Amino acid sequence: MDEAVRLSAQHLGQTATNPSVGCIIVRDDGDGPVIVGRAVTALGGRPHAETQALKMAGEKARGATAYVTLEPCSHHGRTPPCTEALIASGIGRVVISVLDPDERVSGRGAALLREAGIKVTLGTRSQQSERALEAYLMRQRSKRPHVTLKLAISADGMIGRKGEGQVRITGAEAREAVHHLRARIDAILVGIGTAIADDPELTSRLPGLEERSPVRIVLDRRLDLPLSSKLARTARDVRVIAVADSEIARATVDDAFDARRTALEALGVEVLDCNSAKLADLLMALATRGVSSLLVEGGARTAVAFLDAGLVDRILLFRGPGRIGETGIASPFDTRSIPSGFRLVETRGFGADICDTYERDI
Ligand code: AOF
Ligand code: ZN
Repeated sequence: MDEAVRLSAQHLGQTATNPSVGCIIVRDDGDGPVIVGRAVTALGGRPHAETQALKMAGEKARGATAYVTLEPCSHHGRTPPCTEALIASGIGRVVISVLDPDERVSGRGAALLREAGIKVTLGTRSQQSERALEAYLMRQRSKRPHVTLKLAISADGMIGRKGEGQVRITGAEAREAVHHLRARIDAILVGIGTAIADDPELTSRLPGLEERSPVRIVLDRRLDLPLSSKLARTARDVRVIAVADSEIARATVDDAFDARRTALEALGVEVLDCNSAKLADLLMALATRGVSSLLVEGGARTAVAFLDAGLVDRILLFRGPGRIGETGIASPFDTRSIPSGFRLVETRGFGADICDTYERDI
């Protein structure tokens, strides 16, 4: 199962809206266990892991054991159910790490296998698989994406400089780590302040990873995103969603709102109308659009809004060695102590920088 979990990580963030599942098929003919099939859910989500691993194993699947990180599907979706393929292959035993909360499956996959006389074991390495499947499981169970908040903080506790665009707080290694993270995540979100001050591209700029850029989301109540911004100009290449609040435009008699909306839409920007005070509603809307994992990248107000709403599952706190001084924008929380409600799970070094990972303390 460890090998299946490891395999599943290979396509993390590239199988949306399907989860990236790992499957290993092992048989033992007396000389010790041999892996005869292995697969991860294909890019784009299909074919599923099991059908590919079974194809690889061929006749060797008969009487063998399949290890899967997620319960095999039992529904006729865009592909025939994996349970049918497993039963037809003559597999002897199926070890399942986590049951699939998808209401079309949720226990039926395991039950069908048992009814067919296959031995089924549940719960093996479930902690590891739950982690690998965390985004998918969050969207299925809580109808919202899994949210990671990323912040970079200077040695004197600042996250930027007032009135300035991007301030380099971390070095090249940390930035590369963030680009890797962007490539594994479904969507990335910034506030309009950051979008205007930094004019970021929010893509994953690493060799070979350009194809895997996440959906880019801007919290932009009044639709102030400049038409000349990098985000607006590249909206046709990589999806951009501007989260507007037409109620505010109406309340403030903002006559140009509709014109800005039309102009942004003409560039390919999708406008999502959502009450900006209700982040939970926004997350639900993103989940229904297939977003399972969201990276919140800035700035301070956006970070505080997500933290205050209790909608952050993981915090990545990059700490740089430089100082910004009095012109700095202070971090939304005391950076020497652990944010309340979170626990420190990992500390890693990236060149001269340090990244502390906090997870919600359940
Ligand atoms: C599996 N093995 O590798 C994956 C599964 O749209 P469909 O037909 O592809 O079905 C999507 C559902 O399939 C998804 O919600 C989840 O329940 C399951 N994903 N199942 O047996 C796999 N990726
Ligand atoms: Zn399946």
